[in-house]
Amino acid sequence: MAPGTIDAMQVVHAPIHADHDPGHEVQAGRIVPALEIPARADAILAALRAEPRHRIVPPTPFGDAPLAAVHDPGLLAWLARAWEGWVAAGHPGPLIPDTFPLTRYHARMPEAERPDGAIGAAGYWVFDTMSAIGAGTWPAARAAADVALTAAEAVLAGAPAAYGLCRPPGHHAARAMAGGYCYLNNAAIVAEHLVARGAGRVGILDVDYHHGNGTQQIFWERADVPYLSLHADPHRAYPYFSGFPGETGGGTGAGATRNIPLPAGTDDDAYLDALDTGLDWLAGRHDGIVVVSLGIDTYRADPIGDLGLTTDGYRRIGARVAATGARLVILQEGGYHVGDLGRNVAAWLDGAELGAAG
Ligand code: SP5
Ligand code: ZN
Repeated sequence: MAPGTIDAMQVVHAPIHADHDPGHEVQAGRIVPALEIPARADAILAALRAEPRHRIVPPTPFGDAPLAAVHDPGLLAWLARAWEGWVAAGHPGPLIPDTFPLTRYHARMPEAERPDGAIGAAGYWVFDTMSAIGAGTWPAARAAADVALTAAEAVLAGAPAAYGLCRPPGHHAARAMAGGYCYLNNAAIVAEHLVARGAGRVGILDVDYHHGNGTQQIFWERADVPYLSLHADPHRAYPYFSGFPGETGGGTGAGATRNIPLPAGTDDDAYLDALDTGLDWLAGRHDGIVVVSLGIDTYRADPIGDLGLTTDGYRRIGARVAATGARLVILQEGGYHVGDLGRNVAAWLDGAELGAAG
C-alpha cells in the first residue's frame, strides 16, 4: 500500500445479533424498554454501508476454545442453556435475576453450592437486573465473539485496523459473570486470542462511557495485556464498584491497569487531554496491536450518559488513537442514541483511517 493510500477497512457483522431482543430491563426498580436493542447495530451497519470503502464481511466461526480461554466453564455451560431452563421453570418473561450472592453473604462461612433452580442460577451468573436473556441471546453472543475474532484475524494478517460490529457488547462480562448488557467479553476473548497467536503484549483501550469491569478483572494479574479505561467516574455512574484510579492491577499485573475517571459534561477537548495522558501510559506496554472497546455512550445526547462528546470529537479521537501507530482491532461496545449512533461510529473510523481532517 503506497503511503497516503486509503485501504478498505474490514467491517465484520453478523445479522443474527437481531435475535437477541429480550425487550425490557429493570433499572432502579422500574421496568424500562431495553436500551441495547437490534436497531443499534442496524443503524451502525447502514451508516458504514453508505461509505463504499468499508468492506462488510460475515464472521468466521472460531468454536468454543477462544471463549473457554477467558471465561469460566460454568458460565459458558449456563449461558448455553439458561433460556431453556428459565422457560422450563415456567417463567413467562425474559430471564432477569432478582437475588444475588454478594461476597458478604457467606462471610466467615463456607460458600453455598451453585444453585440448580432457574432464578438462583440467574442471580449466581448475572450481576445486575439490566442484562436480560431471551431465546436468541446465546447465539447472538457467540456470533459477536466470532465477529470480534474475525476482525482480529484481519489485523493479524496485516490490516492497520478492522472493526467488529459486536452486539451484544462485552466489556462488563467478567470471567464468571454476565452483566451490563454483556454475556461474553469480546475484547478480552480477542486480546487473549492475539496473545495466543503470537502478537506479544496486546493493549486494551476502553473508551466506553462505563468502566469495563469485566475486562479489568480478566486481565488484573496480566502484564502482557495492559488495560486502559477512560470512563464516567464510578462515584456517580454504573458499574459503581470499580474504575477508580487506585485500581492499577495486582500480582504480576501490578501497574498494568490504568483508570481515568471523568467528570460529568467532559467535552471533546478535555476528553482528548485525558486520552493523551492514557495513550502516553499505554505506549511501550504493548507490541503493536491495541484492542479498542469503542463505546459511543460518551455522546453528549446519549440517554444514559452525561459526558459531552460530539461527532467531530469522535473523528478526532479516532485520529488520535490511530496516530499512535498501533494496529487496531476496534470492537463495538455501548452507545444508545440510536439516531446518531451510525454517524458517530463512522466518524470514529473515518478519523482512524483518514485523520482528523478526513
Ligand atoms: C455496554 C454498556 O454500555 N453497558 C451499560 C450498562 C449500563 N446499564 C444502565 C445503567 C443505569 C442507567 N442509569 C440511568 C441514569 C439516567 N440519567
Ligand atoms: Zn457503556
